Amino acid sequence: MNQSIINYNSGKDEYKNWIVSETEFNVKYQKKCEAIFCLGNGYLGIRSATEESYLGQLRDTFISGTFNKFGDNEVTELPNAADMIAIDIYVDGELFSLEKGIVSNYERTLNMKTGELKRYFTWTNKSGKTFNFLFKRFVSFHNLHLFATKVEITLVGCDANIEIYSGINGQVTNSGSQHFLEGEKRIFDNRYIQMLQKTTESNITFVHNTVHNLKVDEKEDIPTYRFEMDRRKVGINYNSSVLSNQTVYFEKISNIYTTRDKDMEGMSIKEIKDISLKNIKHSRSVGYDALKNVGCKEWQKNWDSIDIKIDSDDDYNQLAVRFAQYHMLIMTPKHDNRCGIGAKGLSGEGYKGHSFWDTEIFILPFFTYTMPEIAKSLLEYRYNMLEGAHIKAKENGYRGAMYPWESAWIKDGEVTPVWGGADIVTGESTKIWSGFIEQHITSDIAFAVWQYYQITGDEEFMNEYGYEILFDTAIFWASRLEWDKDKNEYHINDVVGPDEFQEHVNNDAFTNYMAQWCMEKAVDYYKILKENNSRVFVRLNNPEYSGLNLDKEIDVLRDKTNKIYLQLPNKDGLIPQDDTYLSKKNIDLTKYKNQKNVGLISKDYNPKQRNKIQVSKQASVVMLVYLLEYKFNNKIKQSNFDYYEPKTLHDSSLSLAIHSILASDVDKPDFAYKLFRKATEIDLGTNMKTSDPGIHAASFGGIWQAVICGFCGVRMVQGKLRINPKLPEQINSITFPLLWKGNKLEIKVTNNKL
Ligand code: IFM
Repeated sequence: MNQSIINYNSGKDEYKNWIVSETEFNVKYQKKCEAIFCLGNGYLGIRSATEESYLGQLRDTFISGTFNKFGDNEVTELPNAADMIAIDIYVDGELFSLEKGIVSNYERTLNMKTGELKRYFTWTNKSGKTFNFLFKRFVSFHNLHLFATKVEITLVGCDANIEIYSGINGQVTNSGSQHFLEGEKRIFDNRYIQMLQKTTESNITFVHNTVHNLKVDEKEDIPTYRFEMDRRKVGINYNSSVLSNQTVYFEKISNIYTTRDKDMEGMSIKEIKDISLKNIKHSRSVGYDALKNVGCKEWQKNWDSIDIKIDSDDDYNQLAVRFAQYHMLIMTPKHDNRCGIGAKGLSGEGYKGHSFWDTEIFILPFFTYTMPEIAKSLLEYRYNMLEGAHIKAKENGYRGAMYPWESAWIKDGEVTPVWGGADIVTGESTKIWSGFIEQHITSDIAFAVWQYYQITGDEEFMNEYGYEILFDTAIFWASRLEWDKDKNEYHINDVVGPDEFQEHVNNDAFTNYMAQWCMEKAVDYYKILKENNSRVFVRLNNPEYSGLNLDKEIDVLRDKTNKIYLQLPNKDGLIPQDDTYLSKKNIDLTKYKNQKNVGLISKDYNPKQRNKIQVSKQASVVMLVYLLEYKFNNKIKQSNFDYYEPKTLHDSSLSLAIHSILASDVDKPDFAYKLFRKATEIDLGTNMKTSDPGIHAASFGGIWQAVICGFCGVRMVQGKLRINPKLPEQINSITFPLLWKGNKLEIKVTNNKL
């Protein structure tokens, strides 16, 4: 671990608290900055690997929604598109590398206000020649297909031969899985490089284009160049003799289109090739700087609707919240309601680009309260996969919509891998049970639909999509319940709740309460629609249209809502997490609570052994009393927080922020602040290994909620807006925008005023 490598104070003046930087290049830690400095626009995500190559890099480029299944034993994943970031630079025949020569004044900065990544340093090679390097890069926020790099190399008091190789490299894989069949390669007009490749199973054609602009000082250079074409690879090699104090300006402008793109729907590959080529020609004529400026305007518009101003003694707080929002903006496919958000956004191969409840419960509130159009599109994604949810229910012997634990393309159904890492006792692969029995996601999605509706008042969305999701998910739960004839009540047995350390439990509190909530809402809206919205009711009640027969379902739903077993709080307010949690043994968890890296307990106990201990991975009952808070008073919140937090290792990145909110609710502002800070450090902190496979998308949503719903106390309670601030003493004030039923509010919270 290197404490000083990440700098939070690089931004000055208008960029104060907008810039995160890396102050030293270290090959060992490259993956961290590749992920946390990721660039994107929701369609495209590019890890910030350096232009020159180093061992251990992950040179990933992902396009939202382009899932492919590599083999029968693998699950579908987002394939790594051809690399168009790489640029090889040779100085007097020697390949430039930061591992050779002397490097000084190094800094790499991510400017979250403009979406631009910069890297600069002075490099002296082994012959004693010195060069100033500046690399700039952006992914356009204006034209979703476009991204560009600009390299400037200034020769300090020496002449040199500069050779640059750059192009399109389809030899990259997803950890060895090559998802593409090789396609056409071509160089047009001696400049425009085009390469196609097609995914092996989903048959999506990717069209990649790149072009370069080379200048020495202000003059366009006509260097010697050589075409290079290889397997899955095509590029151009430029060679120029440059004089002392001259600067080489090398621009690389690229685009990607695919046959899955929403804006290319119905087009032939030939048409897409032509459009992409026309666009790359236009982009080249505009050039890096002007293209970037257009994108910046788009960034500004986005920030105008979401920026939170935090006045505190530590500027890091302001930066950390912007960092969370920056990532949520670049990871979210707002352009396409057939795509969801991956658990790592588009910043790495982790979780294969799949969507979890992370979207609905963690990330969605940010969009619902500030950019509802985007929240709506994400919910439509869930609507669009109803067919797959019906199939999953049927395969498991149930009815209605049973959402997959992990989702990819809308038609893919359940895509959770079945096998995970090695069991420390048996040495065998551990079975991942979530895809089979982590079922609460079905109510989480219904909950998000209702939350969106209450906050935005978007009746049209409900008529078109929302009510159908509510009824369909409730029907699933009704079919899922198991009758216990001795107790005269319905149970939900053999599940994994949000706390994934506890597998195969019965009556998980979170799962049962949320299932009841879901059925209860369906019962309520049955009545409301029947009485007040007959057009929609008639449509939804017609099995030919919606597959639903509400009149037939309603009595069963009502009965099951009343008879489902719920873990009730005991006299101290404690809610058992499930049927057996409270009777499991307690062990000393100090070692694990103080761990530097998550997952320490899994090195000492395998899942079976862990299952016998009162230890939790993440918020579960604590999450329940947050989401359904109108059902629980403060005493209950307090006693569950006090009981479960000490048993929770926060081994999931989804945990800290939710605990921070609850700590705010139960008047523990210092603890709330501490948990918030820890949540911000998951990706932005100085631990250089936490983000290697990609950032933690849900934790960014959690950070936003910890500030807005925790410190500022914003909550939608039963359709009403409540603001009950609990600022910690480290924060003087927070000012933030909020949309409430279409009204734009600007809210300022101080220690004694709202
Ligand atoms: O959805 C989460 C889950 O709650 C804990 N494990 C990781 C998943 C993806 O972030």
